[in-house]
Amino acid sequence: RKIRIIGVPLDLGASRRGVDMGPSAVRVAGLEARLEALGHNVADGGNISVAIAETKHVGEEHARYLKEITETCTRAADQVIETLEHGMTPVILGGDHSVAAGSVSGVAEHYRRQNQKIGLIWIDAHSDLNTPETSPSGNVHGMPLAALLGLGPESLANICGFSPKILPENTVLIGVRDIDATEKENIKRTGLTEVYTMRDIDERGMRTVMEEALRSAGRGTAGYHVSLDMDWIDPEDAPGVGTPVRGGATYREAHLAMEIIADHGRMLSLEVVEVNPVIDEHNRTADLAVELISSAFGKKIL
Ligand code: DIR
Ligand code: MN
Ligand code: MN
Ligand code: MN
Repeated sequence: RKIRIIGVPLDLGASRRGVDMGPSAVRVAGLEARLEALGHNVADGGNISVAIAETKHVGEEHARYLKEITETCTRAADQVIETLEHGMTPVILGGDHSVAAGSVSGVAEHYRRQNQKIGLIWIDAHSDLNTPETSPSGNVHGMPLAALLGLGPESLANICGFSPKILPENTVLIGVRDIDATEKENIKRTGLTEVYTMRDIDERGMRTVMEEALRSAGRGTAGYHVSLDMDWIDPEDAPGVGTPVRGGATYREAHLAMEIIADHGRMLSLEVVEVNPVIDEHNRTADLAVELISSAFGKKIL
């Protein structure tokens, strides 16, 4: 494949500072070389410009830095559209997860122009389904999935001028284990049914869960965007993330999920977010991110 790397050093959406260094950490871990070793043609498109928190006003306390985040997400969407128009597969490096409100909008808009829908695979410890009204933290990185499904915040939901970007029946959540009470209500309001918790993975196994999830995301769509929040993986293997939560996917479970995605061959674009080198151990979370991206792009054990 032809792949374009797009860095988005955004940390305005999270209260812990440091995920803005995520794109750099993942590049240092050798992303481009390792994808090229798999036979892909890789070009690095550099970083999208992001406002520095200290130079801006927080704005509304219930959706902090929403204006600046919307500007960055809009630029990310444009970059993604341009990348897809050139026949390249976007690999977006976060940054906090609010970037997904832009990247997924770009993918959805590109395929909308061809009268096609897209699916979305949301892999995360969290469901990111808060709105400014329900968010306990005011952090926009807890809201991008709500925006993409049309629940708001409005400025994010309306990127590319249409909403929703994806339908609930083509949206799957994988590995969730930390959902706010208010988000549970939002899950019902959005009509999401494909929510695979860590318990589902424990009981039914990663393979069964992934096969079901990919079937739903792929049904009637051009393919799907994969949004990978590194806090999905257990902090034992991915300590360098914005908001670690115990009880996550193991190292091999995470690889298996990516290997199954590669086998299906329907991934339209990929993003990896929330890598925080400030609290990482010798860049091992970024290194794991590169490994997982490699598995998603076809790296096999044999
Ligand atoms: C929490 C945490 N639900 C919030 N969300 C995180 O702030 O809305 N998402 N950490 O990745
Ligand atoms: Mn190259
Ligand atoms: Mn997230
Ligand atoms: Mn998360």
